[in-house]
Amino acid sequence: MKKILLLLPVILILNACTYEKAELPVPNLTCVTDTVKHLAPVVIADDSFSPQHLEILAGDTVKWNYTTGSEAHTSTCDGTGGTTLPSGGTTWDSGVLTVGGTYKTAINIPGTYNYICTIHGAAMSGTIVVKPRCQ
Ligand SMILES: [Cu+2]
Repeated sequence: MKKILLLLPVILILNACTYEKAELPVPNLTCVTDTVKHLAPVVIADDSFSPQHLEILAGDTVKWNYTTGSEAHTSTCDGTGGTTLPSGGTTWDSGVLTVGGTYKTAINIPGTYNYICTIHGAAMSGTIVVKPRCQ
């Protein structure tokens, strides 16, 4: 019994450490050491963006390629229509794309971007997580 009482503070401290680790800031905002500017492709089809969830680094360029399909689509993130972006974040609107069309934009501000096709709304949406680069 005495041993358990002696160990109790140690157990409590270890528990506290474990708990704190679980409460660390969101890992996707950890900076990444990389100076290369990447080009990240997204394929547009009827009615999807692929990959639907994309992770890039600040300053990378995303290029949407509408490869196969018959409908008109857009890639839009302007804070309206259910789209969301970080404060001061990059907005974009491809305008109407038909098959064969492409659109690209560089995204400089880290954060999570939820974008849509304005023609198909929430049914055709994508997410881009932009991670900060380490200074
Ligand atoms: Cu669409």
